[in-house]
Amino acid sequence: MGGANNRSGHRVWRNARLATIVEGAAGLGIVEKGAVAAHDGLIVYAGPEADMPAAAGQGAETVDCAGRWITPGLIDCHTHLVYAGNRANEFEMRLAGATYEEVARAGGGIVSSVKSLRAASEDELVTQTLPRLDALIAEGVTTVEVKSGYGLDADNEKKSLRAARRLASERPVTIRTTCLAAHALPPEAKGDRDAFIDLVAGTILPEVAAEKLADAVDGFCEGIAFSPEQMARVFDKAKALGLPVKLHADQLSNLHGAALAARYGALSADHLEYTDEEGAAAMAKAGTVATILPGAYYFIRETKKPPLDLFRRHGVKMAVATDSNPGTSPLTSLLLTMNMAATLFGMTVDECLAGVTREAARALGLLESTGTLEAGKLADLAIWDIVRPAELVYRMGFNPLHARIWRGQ
Ligand code: DI6
Ligand code: FE
Repeated sequence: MGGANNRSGHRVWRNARLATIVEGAAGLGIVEKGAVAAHDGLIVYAGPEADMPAAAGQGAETVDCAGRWITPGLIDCHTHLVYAGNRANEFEMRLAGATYEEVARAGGGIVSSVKSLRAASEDELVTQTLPRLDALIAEGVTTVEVKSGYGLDADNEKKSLRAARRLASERPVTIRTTCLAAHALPPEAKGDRDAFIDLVAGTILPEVAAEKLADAVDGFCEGIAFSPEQMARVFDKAKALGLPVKLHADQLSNLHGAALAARYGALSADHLEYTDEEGAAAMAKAGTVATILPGAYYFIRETKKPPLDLFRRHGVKMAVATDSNPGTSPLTSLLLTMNMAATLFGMTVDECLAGVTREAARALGLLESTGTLEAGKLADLAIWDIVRPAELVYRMGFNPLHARIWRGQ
């Protein structure tokens, strides 16, 4: 599937209620008695049914939505979806009292996923990832960002990015790939972080860029990973290669990762539990989106919440994502993620829904093409069996998706 022949067709979804999530509208940009028209995979009209121009509906196949709600297709803008095996054993160790850091020191943690990924073929990675992707798709997700970061050498980073790219030919979904080579120190680096950063900037990123395997570059800036100075070297190379950057920042301590990301005009800074006011102000000024990841906070029982009030006060845009990964967030439900963002962090329903649509698109640099119901954007839609949008955030473990449309189909 995928490709040009999937983008044909002319359809109108009528008798619907729309949460358009357009920028600047009050709340969710709600349209009662709405309609969406799509032609060749693009939205040509989204608004009140009574105002739809005749041309938008002419010759179209019409779908009666019977009063159901239509939102933009959901976007998961931060995942580590491609990995091999899982780490349920470490979960058991943590339940018996070990901390995430202790597990890592006992040979578990990211490095155990590196071993498994290196041992898996590209085909095996695709096969193991598809059930996770399918779980997201089943909830109306139409765009997924997928990071590397369990390869940690040129060949294995490229293998995981190729596997990620292949997901888009296996399923009707948009995939954006991110090279997260600066995720952890592989065993063969023997503790030399600077030498590994040389490898990332000098070899891995150039090879990944030469094969056009990544749409962005990410890193893990943390005491247990890489310093701001080391991340800056990775970002300098990314910029030189013409790739936008993102950052895992301030998750477990405040290394001023948010401000670093902002200085490089990052698309997003993610986690942000320890971000301070300076970091929030810098992000607002740079237009760097704050990606809120409640799954990891919940799963490793963090205690410090991201400073949402600072983000609101400074006008930082907030996305919400699963952070789906085997170690700290084995989560493949964006609906449950919204519930966690609301329950654990106090995000509002409107913030949650914008966070998995418009702001997630912004965090991927895709706002021009998706994330809202607006003429000119891709016809990526989710149609829900609900009577009010809050139901999408309120429920836990229930999926009210009625239909999912990707590029008009
Ligand atoms: N932060 C996280 O929480 C994950 N990666 C990262 O940079 C952890 C990934 C793992 O434990 O496998
Ligand atoms: Fe992550």
